[in-house]
Amino acid sequence: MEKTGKYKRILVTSALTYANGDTHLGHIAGSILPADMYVRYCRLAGYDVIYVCGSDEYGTAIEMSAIKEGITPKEIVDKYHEANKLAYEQLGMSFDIYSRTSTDTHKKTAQDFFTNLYDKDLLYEKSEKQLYSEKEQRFLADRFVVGTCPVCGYEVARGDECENCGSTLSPLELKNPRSTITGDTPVVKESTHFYFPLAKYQDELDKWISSKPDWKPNVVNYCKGWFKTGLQDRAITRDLSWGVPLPLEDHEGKVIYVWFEAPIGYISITKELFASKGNEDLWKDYWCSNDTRLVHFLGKDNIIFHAMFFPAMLMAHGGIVLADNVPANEFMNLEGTKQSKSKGHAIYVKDVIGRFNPDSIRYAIASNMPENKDTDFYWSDLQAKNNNELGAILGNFVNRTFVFAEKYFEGRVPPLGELHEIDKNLLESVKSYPSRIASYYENYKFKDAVSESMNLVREANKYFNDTEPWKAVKEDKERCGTIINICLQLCRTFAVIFDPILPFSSEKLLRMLALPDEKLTWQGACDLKLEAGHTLGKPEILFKKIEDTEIEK
Ligand code: B3M
Ligand code: ZN
Repeated sequence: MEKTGKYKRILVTSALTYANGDTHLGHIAGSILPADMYVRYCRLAGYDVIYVCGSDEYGTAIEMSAIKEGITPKEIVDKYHEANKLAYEQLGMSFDIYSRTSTDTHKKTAQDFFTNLYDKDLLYEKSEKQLYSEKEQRFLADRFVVGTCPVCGYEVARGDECENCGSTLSPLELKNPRSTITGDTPVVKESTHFYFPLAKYQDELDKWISSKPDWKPNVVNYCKGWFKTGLQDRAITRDLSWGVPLPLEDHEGKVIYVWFEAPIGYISITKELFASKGNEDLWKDYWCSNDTRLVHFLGKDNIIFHAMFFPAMLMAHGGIVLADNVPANEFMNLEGTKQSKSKGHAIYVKDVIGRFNPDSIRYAIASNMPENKDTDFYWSDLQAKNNNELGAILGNFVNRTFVFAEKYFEGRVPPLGELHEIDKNLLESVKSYPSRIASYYENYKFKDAVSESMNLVREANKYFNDTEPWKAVKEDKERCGTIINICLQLCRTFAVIFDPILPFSSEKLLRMLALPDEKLTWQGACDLKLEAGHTLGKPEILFKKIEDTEIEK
């Protein structure tokens, strides 16, 4: 655990979700669930940790959706901000704050950031050719234009990026460009924009990333690839009306580029968090100190912005902590193809939440997390994981234990008698799990954390089988009491160990153990805290079986 120990505080972010549509399981797998698991673990381990996230509300993605739905951008973001906030809550995501980038705090923070770089003469203005639609009377920035990708030939590549080959593009590079909305063929017109000198920061970024031996190889390889091609300066303003206006006179009709201001959202949202707690300045303890371990969780398509562009902005600004790690995930595809909001090929949280146990969804995703390569989500896998692991292993153990306590010990914790060899061995082995699982969390190995947590339950089941309490209860009730006491203590251990993965079940377990207000700690996970005679709560079913008919739907 000493790795995190060198920091005083931990600041965790998940990529801000565009508020232009419903959040789907791809977001959950890429940037939200791993962060939530990590943060839940950190809280239990006693770290000073905050977790900030929210909606990304500017940019052409939002305007496009507004046009498609026939409402204003403001209406779009209001609708999806609330919807996504609720969806995350229903899946147990434990943000300290889930805010948005359309707030005044964000506007001011982003503008001040821009001004800081502007005043230091770090930005330069350049007139450049841009695509302009005469019909729509507007410049076609980013997603407002589609055309053929110059790299792979994909015919509907967007102006900012080719979804097919992943290349970052600018609208002028597209062959056969046309307006996404009207299909109009644009003309080329000059417009003046501010540029951020990203190329100038290549060496510093390279040095910085080279000093991070613990970064995931997939992330480092992406970065190395971009260094090889050479980083290019980036325009950080756009000719749009929806966005953060430039904090300069004589620049009407121009806003700050969404990828410049959105990451600043992590800072402005932190400011809001502490302002709401009545401590305006406390955000600085997290952002303006090298004692902070800043960790960005995101999907691989956002690596360039979090490992290059934002850190370079911070280097230019000065006085703000850089990320300690950017543990990006690959994609979780849906039965073989990429989940995409724009293509409508995705499982939306709102569609699964009423049908399945949120913990089962979390578990199915966590145990198949796309940590190092793309993975696939299969409905049959959700069913199998729920029935064969959560139900048959964890649910079964808890259920057997409570049935015994109820039936033979009046629903109370029986006394712990003399320990046999088998008891001592089990307790010894159980004690070794928390630090092992902790080191998986500390190293962003979520799949390993999940499987090791389940191994602990497997061991508990084996203990139950080997000690045969159903025989003991007839031959030696005191002995049976000792076994059940141990099994109940294990249920409490599970409430701690599974809190990062299965928070709802962990809460249920505590209710069943009649320990609803228990302050759980990772270090105390294996303490034998339940006292003999303690009255247990009502047993509940942890995981209902998922039937074939539910999956077919
Ligand atoms: N909204 C991209 C996305 O949702 C973007 C992330 C912003 S993080 C500052 O994929
Ligand atoms: Zn392409």
